[in-house]
Amino acid sequence: MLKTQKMLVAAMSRLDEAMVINLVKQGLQIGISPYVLLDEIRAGTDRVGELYSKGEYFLSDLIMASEIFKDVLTLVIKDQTVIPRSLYPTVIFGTVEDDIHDIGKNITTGIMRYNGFDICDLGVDVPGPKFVEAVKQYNSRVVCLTGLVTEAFESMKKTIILLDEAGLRSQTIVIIGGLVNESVRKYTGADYWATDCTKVTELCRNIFVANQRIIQSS
Ligand code: B12
Repeated sequence: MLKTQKMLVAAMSRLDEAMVINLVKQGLQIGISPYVLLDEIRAGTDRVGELYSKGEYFLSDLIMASEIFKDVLTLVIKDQTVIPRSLYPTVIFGTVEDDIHDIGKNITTGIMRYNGFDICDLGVDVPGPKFVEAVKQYNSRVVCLTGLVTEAFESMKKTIILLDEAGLRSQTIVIIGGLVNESVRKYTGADYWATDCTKVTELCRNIFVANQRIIQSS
């Protein structure tokens, strides 16, 4: 890990916004990938979360962390060109019911759009039926669910049950992200889980290719 990256994790955990912004600018100047920088900041927010759990940080500190993250996002993605036309069916995204965390979702959808995917982002605290409606509307094949609070796992599970009841489960791959792991995947009934947003693009592309569902662009 480069010195700038180490310092970035530390500055983010201290919630030192000026220092974070400076280090990101420096990192971009010396050619560190925006996604590597974002990942270091994410490591810093994990530390913020730990300190919050221990009672050393408060809700206001979580809010501060999210504000810094948003400022960094604006800084790193402003120069990226969005590829306008997708070769693949629309991917449905949303933070599930009872959860309002959306920074990771927004990074992931940003990366996917940058890589040429059409995304329907339903926002945060999205009830299961909204996902079902969106899958029908876009004839979608991939649904991506974000969840960071424990309650989100129940909502993910319910959403997947609703897809099943609507007869859409066999045609839909469900990927979950956020604070998830293999146990959460099993509990919710999702097909895949990932916490590294850079891997989602490849995963979706592989899913579409494997299922021969590429829509040929003319
Ligand atoms: C910032 C933050 C907030 C902000 C969120 C702002 C926003 N617009 O998102 C605010 C202040 C609003 C907030 C509120 C709350 N928070 Co909060 N928050 C955090 C914090 C510090 C960072 C989260 C974050 O943005 N991380 C950075 C992003 C980039 O990471 P990420 O979301 O994991 O996303 C990455 C990957 O997961 C992936 N990804 C994301 N989505 C998807 C989807 C797919 C399909 C894929 C493949 C990948 C993918 O891409 C991203 C980049 O790699 C975490 C601590 C932590 N360890 O995460 C606590 C944390 C999540 N919050 C927590 C809590 C308790 C709360 C509150 C309940 C506090 C309260 N008392 O009100 C409320 C929740 C209200 C609700 N119902 O949702 C707890 C949850 C504990 C639990 N197990 O339930 C945590 C873990 C803190 C802690 N240690 O206690 N929070």
